Amino acid sequence: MLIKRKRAWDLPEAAATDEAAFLNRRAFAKLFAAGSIAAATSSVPFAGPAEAAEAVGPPAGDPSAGMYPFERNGAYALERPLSQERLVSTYNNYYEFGSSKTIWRKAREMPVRPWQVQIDGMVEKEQTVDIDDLLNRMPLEERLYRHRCVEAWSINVPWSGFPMAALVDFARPLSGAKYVRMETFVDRDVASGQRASWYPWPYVEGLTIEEATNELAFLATGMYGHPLPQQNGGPLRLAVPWKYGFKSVKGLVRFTFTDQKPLTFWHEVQGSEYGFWANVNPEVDHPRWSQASEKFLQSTDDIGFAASPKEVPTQKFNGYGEQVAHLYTGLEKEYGVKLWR
Ligand SMILES: Nc1nc2c(c(=O)[nH]1)N[C@H]1C(S)=C(S)[C@@H](COP(=O)(O)O)O[C@H]1N2
Ligand SMILES: [Mo]
Repeated sequence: MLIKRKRAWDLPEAAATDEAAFLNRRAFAKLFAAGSIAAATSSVPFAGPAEAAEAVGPPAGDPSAGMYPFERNGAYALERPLSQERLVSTYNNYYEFGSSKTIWRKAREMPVRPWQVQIDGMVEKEQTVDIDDLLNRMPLEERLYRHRCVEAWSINVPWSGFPMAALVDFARPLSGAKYVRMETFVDRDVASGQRASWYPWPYVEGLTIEEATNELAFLATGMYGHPLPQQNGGPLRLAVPWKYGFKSVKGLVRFTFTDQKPLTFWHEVQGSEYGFWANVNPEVDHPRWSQASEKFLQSTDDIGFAASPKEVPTQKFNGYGEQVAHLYTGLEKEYGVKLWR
């Protein structure tokens, strides 16, 4: 019998967290040793070329399609090529639609209009803004960013959108606000993963105001020169490339300005492994695997057990230290390296 063993980088956070946290540990260990989880996951079909047309491209009937492409901001260059769009569109983490990587088909059934974004908490005036109004008000551009998942795989993506600093400006936060709490939509009918009651829905993430207004913090409305497909977080998602991927929250409907550090989704699920800061740091291992290197995924050929994608060293702050390292110098002294996870 062929026993397929999962590699750490292939281990979905599902296997890493919900089984570990919610199933009997010995039962889980047995199941894992027997290869059932690996077998179940490895048999999931990734989209072949024939399916690509269905998986790739903007959501159906997106009224903003005519605004794309946005002008590329040349300040963000990459040392490796962009990842293939078909890969980025069909290899996803989006627990609202299930814990496997192949949720794209389900996600694409989600309507992206009407889509309202609530801005509340410690702001001059609470407001709800329509996504299309927001698109008309924001300074739109394209940026090429690295994306480094905590599972130790990475991709290079051309995002379209606007700097989060522009949204913070628009929100007019009060001087006492210290954090921005971000919330994903809830719709149990469309997002079947949200029927899993052991997760603390909605998905919540957070940044300090200094992080949110750093030049790198980006709100993406598109990728590859067109509106963002649902599986990648359309119509609105965060892209914070110096942090592990789970910080880049998808399907955003709410920004709350607050003086309280937000309790984030993954921190609530598995606090010892997924912290608030989550800055990419090759020197701080995940409790169950090394973060020293990553598998760079360029195309769908790099996925699966047979393939051997490029192993590259992970860089501190995912290579963005020049822009963000200064945000953490005080914290490092205050809390030590542990809270960096
Ligand atoms: N709402 C929500 N946002 C999310 C997630 C999620 O499960 N739900 N997964 C995160 C993780 S772990 C990663 S790696 C990225 C994946 O983004 P991509 O599918 O566009 O590559 O989305 C992040 N944002
Ligand atoms: Mo991730």
